[in-house]
Amino acid sequence: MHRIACSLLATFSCAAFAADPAPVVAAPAGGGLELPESVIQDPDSGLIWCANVGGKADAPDAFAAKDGNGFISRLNPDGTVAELRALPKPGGEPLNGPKGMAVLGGALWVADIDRVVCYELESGTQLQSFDLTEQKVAFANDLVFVDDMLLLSDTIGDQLIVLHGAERGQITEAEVLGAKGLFGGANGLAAIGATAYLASFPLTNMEKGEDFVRKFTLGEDMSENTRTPLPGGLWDGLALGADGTLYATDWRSKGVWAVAPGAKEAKQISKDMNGPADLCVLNDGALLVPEMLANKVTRIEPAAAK
Ligand SMILES: [Ca+2]
Ligand SMILES: [Ca+2]
Repeated sequence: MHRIACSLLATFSCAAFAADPAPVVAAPAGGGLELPESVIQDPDSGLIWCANVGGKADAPDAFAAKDGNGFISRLNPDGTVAELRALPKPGGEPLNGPKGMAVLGGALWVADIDRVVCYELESGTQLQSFDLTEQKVAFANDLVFVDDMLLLSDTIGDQLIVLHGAERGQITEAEVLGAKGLFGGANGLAAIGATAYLASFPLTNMEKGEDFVRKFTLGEDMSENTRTPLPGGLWDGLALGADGTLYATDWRSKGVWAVAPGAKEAKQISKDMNGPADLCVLNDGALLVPEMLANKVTRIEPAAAK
């Protein structure tokens, strides 16, 4: 990440502006998480994984340095740590700044700055490291399977990339989607069927910038995207509930927002979160939200997620 954006990340603050967000269960602090960016639950095993960028937010280029200090933790459903350094296994190739993840068929795909790393979850064996420097990826951020196709966002490259072959266990080709620069500040991804949502985060202009969450259909003209009812902000993580509710995290209002299916308005459901990043919806309907700058993961109960 650009140096200026790093210092802004550490100091950025802004009052929450929505009225009466629902209370949030306070997560136990600590547990050893280091800049947790993303949480995901394996729908098959129920296990919960958390990607840690590693180190401290005020370290030089903390979010995109190839410093080898990233790791994946296994969490409990309340957001506490079950196994701090689950991946990579001891002696395995280090991770640098792991962020978004996707799970399919017992394999975990991890976005790691300029590449995507894949692990077999049961054994912890690394199955692949796919280099994306040719596509000029410098801030790989999120991953999602859309109709069995793995999609990657690159925040600094303002692009989305299709990773062919992942659905069969090995990426064989990376293809930039749509016109260059079409997806400014590309951050969080979520998808249902061929419908995808993209959260945008103006990384190089955090103080004044604001961006939006957009919806588009894969396979159609990518410039034909529409804004969701979510207001302008610094949007990071996206997740979809079983009922189709779209959840999104915003660093500006410091909270999680929800858009019910078909709703014309969005609602802020939590506040006072310190760097709310790539959240997930658990099998029980609760949300787990990594508060990246507070080194913790906070659970929002299902009743409070409406
Ligand atoms: Ca790191
Ligand atoms: Ca993210």
